[in-house]
Amino acid sequence: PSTKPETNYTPTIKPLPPCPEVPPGLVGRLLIEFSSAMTLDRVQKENPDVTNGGKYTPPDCKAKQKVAIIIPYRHRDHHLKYWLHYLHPILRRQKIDYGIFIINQYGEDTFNRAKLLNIGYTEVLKDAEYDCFIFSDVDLIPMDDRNLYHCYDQPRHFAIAMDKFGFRLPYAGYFGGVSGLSRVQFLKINGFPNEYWGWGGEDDDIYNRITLNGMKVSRPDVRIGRYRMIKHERDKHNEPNPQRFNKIQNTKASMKRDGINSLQYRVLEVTKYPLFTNITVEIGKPP
Ligand code: UDH
Repeated sequence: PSTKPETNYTPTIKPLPPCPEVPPGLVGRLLIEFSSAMTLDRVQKENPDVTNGGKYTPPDCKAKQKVAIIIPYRHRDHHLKYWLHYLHPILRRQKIDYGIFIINQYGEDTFNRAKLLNIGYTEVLKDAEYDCFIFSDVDLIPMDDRNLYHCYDQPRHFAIAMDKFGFRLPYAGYFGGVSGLSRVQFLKINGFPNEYWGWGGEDDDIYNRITLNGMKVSRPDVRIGRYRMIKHERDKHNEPNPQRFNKIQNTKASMKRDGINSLQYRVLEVTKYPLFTNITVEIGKPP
């Protein structure tokens, strides 16, 4: 006979149902403005269920993907407050299981957006098993919550209709602003280029990588993929890169050696704030 004591304990924790394909709480078109005062304190009060480091998991369903939102960053505190104010509630309504990661370039050398995004990909995987990586500029706010922030069968371009481009795609191969790739899609293109210093071209290089590797860009309906950009002047140390036109002619050769397989950087600091995780990195400077 068994010596185990008998208990009448029955587990009451039921597995959560999968999150619905179309989240029921969406509201559609949103009013986005940047004139009201914004503080992190206010945003924190508006989002009590976001946990330390800027994480959220839907309480009532199991999301199919775990999404890391990666923001290339330097000296844009003002924009970040609005981004957090608008995006946390949108992502919650979308029932996304997510974390927000700011990849902050240390120092005042030339900015390198795509390299910061590669670093984001690498670093967030040290935090958790993310399936999907959404790369967003800090000054772009979606105007419609039906533009769902998860990954798709093909690499996704989200920011297709920005106010500054008259709510249209500026050209067929545009892949700038906000984009998303699954782990498999990202590795298939060897990640993003590390060699675009300063403004411009890196998004076109990423587009080339996608098509050269036999994938297609997926996009939302133009009525849904609308964005407002927070107006700003050109940043210091992010001047247009004059080499960009040449470089995007050479993606086919360069993508094999330049990408996630050649990435080098140093992490200086990782700090979990209530609404986001900040990762400050040293990335070097142009040769
Ligand atoms: N970024 C920073 N800090 C910088 C530079 C860039 O955080 O110093 C990040 C930020 O997430 C930004 C993104 O990189 O949203 C893209 O850079 P950008 O906003 O400078 O690029 P965009 O094409 O603007 O949006 C170019 C300058 C437009 C000047 C217009 C003057 N009227």
